[in-house]
Amino acid sequence: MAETRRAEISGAGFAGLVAATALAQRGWQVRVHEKGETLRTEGAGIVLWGNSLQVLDDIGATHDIMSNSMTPPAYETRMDNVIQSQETLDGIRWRTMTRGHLFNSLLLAAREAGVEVKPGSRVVSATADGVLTTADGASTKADLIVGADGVGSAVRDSLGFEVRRERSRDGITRFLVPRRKAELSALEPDTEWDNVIDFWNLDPRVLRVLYTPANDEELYIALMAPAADAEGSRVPIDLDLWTSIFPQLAPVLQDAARIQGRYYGYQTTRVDSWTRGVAALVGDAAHAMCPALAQGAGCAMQNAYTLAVAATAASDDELPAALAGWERLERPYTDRCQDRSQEYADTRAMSQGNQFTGESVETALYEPTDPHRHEKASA
Ligand code: FAD
Ligand code: 5PR
Repeated sequence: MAETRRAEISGAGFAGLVAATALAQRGWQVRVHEKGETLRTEGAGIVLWGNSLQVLDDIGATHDIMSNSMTPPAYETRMDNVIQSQETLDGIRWRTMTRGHLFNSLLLAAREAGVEVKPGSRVVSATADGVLTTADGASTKADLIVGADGVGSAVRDSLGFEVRRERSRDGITRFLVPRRKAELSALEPDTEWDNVIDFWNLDPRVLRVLYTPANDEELYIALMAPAADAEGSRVPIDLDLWTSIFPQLAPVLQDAARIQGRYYGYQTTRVDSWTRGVAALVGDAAHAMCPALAQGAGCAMQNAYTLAVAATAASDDELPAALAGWERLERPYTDRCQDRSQEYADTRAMSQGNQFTGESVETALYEPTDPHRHEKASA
């Protein structure tokens, strides 16, 4: 019988936990190093699409995900509070939830698959032939190394990958607050407050609130402003400014104003290559993107999953070539998603509504667990 193969993973984020689970379910012995002392995720809410939901189906996390998430009736876009579109997204699977819920579901799946997750273990370097070193000085030899350690990846930087970073002019502060549906309905009775509502104002001032119900009790709101707008990008938020522009959201803006918050400038990062020897990068370590298409975590999970499948199919000798082949097949989808997300962020074109058609839904409709996906695409 072949010896059990060993994978060492840096980072217990969405990418690291999916790679770990998918590998363990295919017979690998897997350890995930997480630099944080506690296992948790930062941030507020998240939207997932068919591509990542299919990965969650395959790793067995869907039942738990469904228990506390929702599919809003429509994705509505407003300009100056005038409805531009209400897209029902027919034929597209999508789900909103808190990031905490997604994280807990993934952690549960990882543990059920027998993954060892080690908090308080910071990775300092990795080599192309499979040695991972942590801050306590311990070095481990593995058959596969996965750098899933986010936009500041130590695995990536220690391996000498070249990173290109582009910043966009806008950024966002995100909050998780109570739904307050009755209070919102009292202010605007005709509004469907279960919808995602993307409230845009461009003139005279660029300010936007993306309103995303995450479940019956919790609401994810993201407040966008240009980095150059000191008041708009201030945390905690300037309540008078935001309620003057979005008076119909006053009840939930008041809750947001009590939270410290953090302003994130949009950025896109690209690396020359995703693999070197038996080391591979996934998630923000390889491809941080603007959130416009809500696919950063989606692409992270999709690539983590397909990496696990590709690595399992290869023998030890073949692994470096198999990883390079994985990048060749999968990367174009992520590259295009990054480009489109950046384009949307730079042009603010989402303010026009009617956006979930054609090329912009390529990633949402991608099927990473379908073994025949590439033949179908080239047919
Ligand atoms: P991370 O989530 O950054 O996880 C990396 C992990 O590695 C962390 O736990 C970190 O502590 C750990 N780590 C770092 N360094 C080390 C080290 N040296 N050793 C050990 N551990 C280490 N995506 C969506 O799909 N939908 C959305 O709606 C969405 N909204 C977004 C909104 C905003 C404003 C932003 C900024 C992003 C959004 N994204 C969204 C993108 C998404 O959050 C990221 O793409 C995703 O979290 C990336 O996952 P990851 O696992 O690669 O990295
Ligand atoms: N969609 C989602 C999101 O969280 C953001 C954006 C779009 C779900 C920002 O956080 O365009 O910035 C966006």
